[in-house]
Amino acid sequence: MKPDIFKVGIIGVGYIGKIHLEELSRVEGVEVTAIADSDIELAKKIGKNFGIKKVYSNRKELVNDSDIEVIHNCTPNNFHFEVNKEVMESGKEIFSEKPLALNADESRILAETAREKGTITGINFCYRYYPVIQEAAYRIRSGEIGDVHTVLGHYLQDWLLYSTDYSWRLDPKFSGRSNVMGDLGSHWCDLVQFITGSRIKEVMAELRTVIPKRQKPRDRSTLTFSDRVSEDSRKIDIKLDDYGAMMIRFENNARGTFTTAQVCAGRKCNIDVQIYGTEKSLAWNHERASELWIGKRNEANEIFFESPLLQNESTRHYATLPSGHPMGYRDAIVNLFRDYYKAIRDKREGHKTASNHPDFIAGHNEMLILEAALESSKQGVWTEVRYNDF
Ligand code: SOE
Repeated sequence: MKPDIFKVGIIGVGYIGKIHLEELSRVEGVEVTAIADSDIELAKKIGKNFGIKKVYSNRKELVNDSDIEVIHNCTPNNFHFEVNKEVMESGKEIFSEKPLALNADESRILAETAREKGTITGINFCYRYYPVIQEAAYRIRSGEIGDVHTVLGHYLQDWLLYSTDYSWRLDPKFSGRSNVMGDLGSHWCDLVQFITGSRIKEVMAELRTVIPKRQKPRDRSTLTFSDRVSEDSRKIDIKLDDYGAMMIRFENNARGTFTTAQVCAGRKCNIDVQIYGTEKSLAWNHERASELWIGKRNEANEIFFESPLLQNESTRHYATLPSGHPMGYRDAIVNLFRDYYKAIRDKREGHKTASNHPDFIAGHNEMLILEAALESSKQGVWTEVRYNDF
């Protein structure tokens, strides 16, 4: 007999792992009982502060811990593949940070393994889980804006603006074949496909390195979003993209354009999505994440604010604060976790889940879109996304 509380382990308790730990404490029926990190001092400190029963320095000990049912993989990107695979092979459920792996060959293996093992998988495409994003997806499904014909947007940041800014994300060893299109492009593509309900079919992309030489610190202490300039650095060539753009053809015949870059001064985490239909338009920007703009031709435009009362019945449970109280990034992650754990509970109770959270197939599909973009950028031609049937 399975206990009512899911015992959870987290591998990797750096920046994002700590967010998982904090936000899991808000998810009903879930208890983080073990953490693992190769930086054992960090793990011990976090374990003490959060009252975690077991702290491991070797992740394999956590994977082999028979008390644990679900593992969150918050390791650096270059470990995602092997950790995700090990966890599924151990029979546990797995929630992974993005990207799923460093390339589509690896991510395909993970999606196949999940299917063979019946693993409940999840991946952190959290932007889907802002309440008005769920509402936008519902409104499109219900036909409110007519047929979607055009999808526009961007995802811009500025923390790599100067040649003295450096990140491990610029190193193919840790990031694979792309930096910004993989990191930010995957979020945007997941978001617009979720909202429109249509997959990206073909892309015509250009990936570019705006800053081809950077000062790389000799120590390992630079962090994403940091403004620290190292005093001891050396100049290196940068091969991966810090800018990317694509024209897009969707399966429903809509067309789109998307731009992403980490060198746009003043844009910290600016995700922009505009969806144009034959009747109305919808638009959303992460800097005003509680608001959905509704564009109309013959009436005044509207701004719909997230609300547990005014959203459709099927989406209002994602708006967990009283109307007028804005929710945020951490709340979106909690919404995603809740759907993920609902899927696990449904599995344990023996019924098919209605949860529509992003899983390893969604993660693999993002890798396939990225590979199409890389191919298109290299060849200068429209390139089809080669989806697999699972
Ligand atoms: C850095 O670009 C980053 O932390 C991404 O890796 C995350 O996925 C995104 O949510 C915020 O920005």
